[in-house]
Amino acid sequence: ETPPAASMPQKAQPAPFKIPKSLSEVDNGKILGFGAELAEGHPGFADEAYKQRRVDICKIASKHEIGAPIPAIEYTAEETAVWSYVMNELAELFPAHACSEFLASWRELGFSPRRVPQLQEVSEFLQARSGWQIRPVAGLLHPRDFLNGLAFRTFHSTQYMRHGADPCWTPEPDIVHEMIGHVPMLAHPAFCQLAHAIGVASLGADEAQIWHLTKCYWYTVEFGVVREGGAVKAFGAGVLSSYGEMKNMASGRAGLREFDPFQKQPKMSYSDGYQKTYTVLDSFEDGAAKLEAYCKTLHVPLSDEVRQAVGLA
Ligand code: NLE
Ligand code: FE2
Repeated sequence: ETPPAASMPQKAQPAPFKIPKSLSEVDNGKILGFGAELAEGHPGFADEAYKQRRVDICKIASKHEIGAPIPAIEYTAEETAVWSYVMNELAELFPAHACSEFLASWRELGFSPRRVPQLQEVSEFLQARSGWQIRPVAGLLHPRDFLNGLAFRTFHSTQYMRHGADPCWTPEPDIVHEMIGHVPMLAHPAFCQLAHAIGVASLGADEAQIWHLTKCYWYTVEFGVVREGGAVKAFGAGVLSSYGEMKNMASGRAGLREFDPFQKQPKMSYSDGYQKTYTVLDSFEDGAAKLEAYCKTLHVPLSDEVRQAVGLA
């Protein structure tokens, strides 16, 4: 006999999302955009050779097994010319406008304008510096998976080159953005702590919190600036990898807002062009501490197994 519904013991509702216990449980296949399918309006939309190239490169990401070396790409002369152009333009702006942590790694990495760096070699560089690694991805990953990856000190990176028609600003992540924007910062422990804090918070986050954390990520890791002496310097990858964005930041015409993960974050968009306001940190340590405090309010206790897997226990 079944008891009346009202007296049934309430079964704990399983979380509507899965908390990964290892990187292999983080899916790198849910691509929401900027993958092999180019939208109308993309500068490569009518360029059949470019589109085929994106399809071929994206296959590497979908086939990649964790732990296996990431296959090298033989970048064409045309692709290398885009890399070299963007790198040379940006290199002029870095000394005055990039943060000191970036400049230290930039010197150490010693990228050449004549050769596009490979994901595998920079992944090895990062493992030795900060313990982070690169995993290939075919485009813009689902935010939960992307942020969960950060908890496992893994940065999902694209491998294709932006189209040569508009090298100084693109809405999409590409090899230039990953190498110049993200890799140098991921060699720095204090910055890594901030990125890791966002990742850990994402593990127990519901959909609304994931969206909030995506914005926290966007306004720091992608478009953040940091106080240094009396000035503000770029550390966000979307600024560091774009000559146009960097100039916009350096002009001082954009506004500044303090980073506070407890506040509602502004709307974010891939298609609005340059930022009108940049989010500023006093330091990476301060940003990380704020994110860790925010994380404690999320109320999903992580199991000891998960805490151990992400290096918290
Ligand atoms: N706007 C950046 C660039 O042109 O490098 C890419 C931003 C990706 C989020
Ligand atoms: Fe990025």
